[in-house]
Amino acid sequence: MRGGWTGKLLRVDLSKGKSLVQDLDPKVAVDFLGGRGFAVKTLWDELPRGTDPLSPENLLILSTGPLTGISMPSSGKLVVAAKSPLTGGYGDGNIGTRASVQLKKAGYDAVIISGKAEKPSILSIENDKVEIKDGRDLWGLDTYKAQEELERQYGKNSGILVIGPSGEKLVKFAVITSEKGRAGGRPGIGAVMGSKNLKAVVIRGSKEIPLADPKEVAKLGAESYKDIKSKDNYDFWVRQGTMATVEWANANAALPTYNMSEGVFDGYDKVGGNAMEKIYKIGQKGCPNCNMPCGNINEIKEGPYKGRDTEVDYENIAMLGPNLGIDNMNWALTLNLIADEAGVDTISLGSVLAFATEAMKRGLISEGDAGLKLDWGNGQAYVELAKKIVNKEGFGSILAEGVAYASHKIGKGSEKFAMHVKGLEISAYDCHAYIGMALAYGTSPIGAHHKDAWFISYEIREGRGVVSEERAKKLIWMQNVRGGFFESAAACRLPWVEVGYDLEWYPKFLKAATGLDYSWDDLQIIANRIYTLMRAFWVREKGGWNRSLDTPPAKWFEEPQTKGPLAGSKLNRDDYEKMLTWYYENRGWDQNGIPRKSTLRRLGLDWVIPELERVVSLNE
Ligand code: PTT
Ligand code: SF4
Repeated sequence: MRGGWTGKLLRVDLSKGKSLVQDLDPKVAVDFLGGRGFAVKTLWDELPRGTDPLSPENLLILSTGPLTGISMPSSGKLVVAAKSPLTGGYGDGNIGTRASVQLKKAGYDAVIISGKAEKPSILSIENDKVEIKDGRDLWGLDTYKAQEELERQYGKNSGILVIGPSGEKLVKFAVITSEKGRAGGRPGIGAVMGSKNLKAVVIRGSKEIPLADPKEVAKLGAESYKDIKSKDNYDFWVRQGTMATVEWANANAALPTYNMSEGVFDGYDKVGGNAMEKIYKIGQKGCPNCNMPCGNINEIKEGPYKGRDTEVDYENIAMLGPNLGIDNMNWALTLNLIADEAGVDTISLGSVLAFATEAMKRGLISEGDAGLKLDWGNGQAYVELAKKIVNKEGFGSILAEGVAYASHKIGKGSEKFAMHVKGLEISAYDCHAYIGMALAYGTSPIGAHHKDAWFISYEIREGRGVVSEERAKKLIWMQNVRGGFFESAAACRLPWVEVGYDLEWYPKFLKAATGLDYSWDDLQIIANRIYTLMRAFWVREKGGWNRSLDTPPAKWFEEPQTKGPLAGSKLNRDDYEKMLTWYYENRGWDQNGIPRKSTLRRLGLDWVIPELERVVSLNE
């Protein structure tokens, strides 16, 4: 390998207190790139089928890619992955953090962490020096305090990944956080870290990232940073970042409102990008190597957390604002801060709070059951319940298991409005009117996350409600670019998505970094390989598959929106089934969503066949 990859993997066994450096198999690098590709390959190869996600046997993988850390716009991202305790399937997240760059500089492409430390610990990686240190002093600290303490001990420029009390207490949607406000691993990757007694990972590196053609990388980097700054919407992006999506989603009847019952919200403008800019925003943050920073730091102006600040994006505010009927930004910011400090996913937190409210309004649970009265817009009650969830107290401990579990526990038909797919709570787009986005959620490889395909923007541009094979193919293409390429090269996708930075830059960077020629056709094949392996992993762990696992909840099919420009909209089941059929056909999976043998062979995954055949019979 000439560059891009360091060629080394670090393995840490917390039970034995030992670490080991291994060579990265060059074929794995070429065929799977890195990030998500490495993670799923490792989990398939090394995790025994049926492993309990919260047992020491699960693997926590921190994974970079060949573009991570190089002089390329927004290259400071890190994939954190494991078998998910929330869904039981493949789970990962993507954090913008100094830890990504530091890991490459320390000389590793990925860290694979197994076992469980005897006592709360910190994993410290400083180039070749790898130590498991006593972390008892930090255990119990929130993510902000732990971050501050670790920065004090190891230096401000260290790469720090930390969990909060919720990760320690194994809340099923606990995340890993970094630098106060960066969070990743929605499907409970923070709980996996907690189950290993691992409070933090601190990474410091001082090596050069190897590059096939360093001069060319520097030249492309300089041109690219200039190109991004020259884009028409650059200034607006830096002012509002993803928060402008509040107004956009409301105008298009897609803003999640009242547990995703509606797509418009009367008070949307009080919690939108414009209100943020005028009233709440006090600062700006970005990930490493990014010149279009989008982290909006906001001050809470009223309430119990008055004067504190917190970093927000669209998803956070949509799920903790309109989805709970909240039109007072201060409550949404407060809930966000609670989530960040405790280290739980804001999307899932918003979803379980909304689910509980709907369950109470429908009379399925009482005030006595929940220990308080929930009503849309009651920020005070949501703050109280959120604290119980993040600490797993009382009724909060049921919601801390995720919305799928809570609906199972409550029963009485509540599954219909438990807004998840495969156990992962749906992120912030209402899909009553968007069948393509519904299919994107349905088929997302970690459960209902928008990261693999923000198809809704394409649907709005190219026409809503189209049911065609072309649309299913377009979705696959988009998933492959976002969830295949960006998650595996391990770089931020927002330069492309948000300011129109051209995709053609990436093969050039890959060539300059690795010396290898990848065309976008090659990258699509790699992405197909990664998607099919992720599906094989799910099938293996679930012991089979069926179409309902790729289908959003009944609410969107049965209960139309009642307000806004698209009132009356709901999804049509027959249309959804048609789209899903085309999706499976074009992925080379059978009509139950299981990869065909011919597909596995075509993608160079023939080694998957014998193990998968122990679980299900495969179609040719
Ligand atoms: C991501 C998901 C998102 S996606 C958001 S806001 W978004 C929520 N952010 C949370 C948060 O904050 N705190 C918290 N406690 N929970 C949170 N849960 C939610 O997590 C994020 C940006 C954003 S902001 C987006 S879209 C893009 N996502 C990328 C991605 O997934 N891949 C990639 N290659 N590039 C991306 N660029 C953008 O990164 P998950 P971050 Mg995140 C406070 O983690 O699990 O992937 O879920 O990483 O550093 O915060 O950057 O409107
Ligand atoms: Fe991070 Fe935003 Fe820059 Fe992406 S665009 S690298 S999420 S600051």
